[in-house]
Amino acid sequence: MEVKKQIMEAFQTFNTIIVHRHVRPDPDAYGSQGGLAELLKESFPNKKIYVTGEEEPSLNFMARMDEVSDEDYNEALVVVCDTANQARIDDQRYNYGKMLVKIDHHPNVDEYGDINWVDTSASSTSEMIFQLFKYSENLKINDEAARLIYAGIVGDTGRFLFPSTTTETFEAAAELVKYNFDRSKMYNNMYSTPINVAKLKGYVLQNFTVHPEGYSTVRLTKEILKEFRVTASETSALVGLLGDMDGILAWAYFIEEEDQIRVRLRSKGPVINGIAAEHNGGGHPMAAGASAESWEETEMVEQKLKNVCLEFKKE
Ligand SMILES: [Mn+2]
Repeated sequence: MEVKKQIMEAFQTFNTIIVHRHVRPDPDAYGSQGGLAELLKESFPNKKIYVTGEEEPSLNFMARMDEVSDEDYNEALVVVCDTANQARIDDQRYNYGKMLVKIDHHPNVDEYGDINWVDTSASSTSEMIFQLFKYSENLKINDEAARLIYAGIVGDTGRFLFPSTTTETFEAAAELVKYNFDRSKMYNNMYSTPINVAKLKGYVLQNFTVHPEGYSTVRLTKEILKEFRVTASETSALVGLLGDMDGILAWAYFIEEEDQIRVRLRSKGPVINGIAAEHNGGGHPMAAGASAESWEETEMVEQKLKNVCLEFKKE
């Protein structure tokens, strides 16, 4: 049976549906989670629909999380959106339900669901939620669902810029903007830069170097983060920063956290998720994350980044 049909049957069967997403959420995590929850509320007004996970204050404009008790899970269907592996699921009670559904567009490294719908060709999990809506005549949409799904697509495609943006993505967007929500307000919320983060961007732009092989690395130590009063999680806003620099094919940020060094890898050609996988991480071919235990380990990552760029230039 087609996987979307299986998921729809599960939606019909359960009276409580709890939707999760990944830790350190981004707009697609919130958009797919909240968008699905809104579709379900609109379509099944008598069912109990919850969203759970730790709130990210900068995404409060998208949705707020519910208080979900352990008892709520007893007879529940649990859906996890936009999350490749179990360790990254926010709210580790995802296994407390009767059935688990995974909906995601990252490589399927961990088939943790009873039903797994993974489409790596989708721009975003939010786009998959839209596809599910188009697929099923039992799902109804409303302005709020459209707003959330649209925001998720915008977030994961870098405003329709990344190569993951397809004809289907634009078709979804064209249909979603027919609903009543304020796109300007949404963009202002999504793309406003706190002053401290802007200053740190200035620091990165002043200090980055481009190696002849076509890569760049940025190391943000605890001291630098302290100086700019920027938290490690706020640095996610800087990751795309080197994408439009002449001569950079791939780049890495090394961000020192309390007990590890977070590695963010981005590319415009060389495949970098293999490197991430070798350092306790993973992700998409052109955008991945990992973690290093020491600055020495970041040197190893840098060496591998150099190698993939050299290989890429030979092709
Ligand atoms: Mn996503």
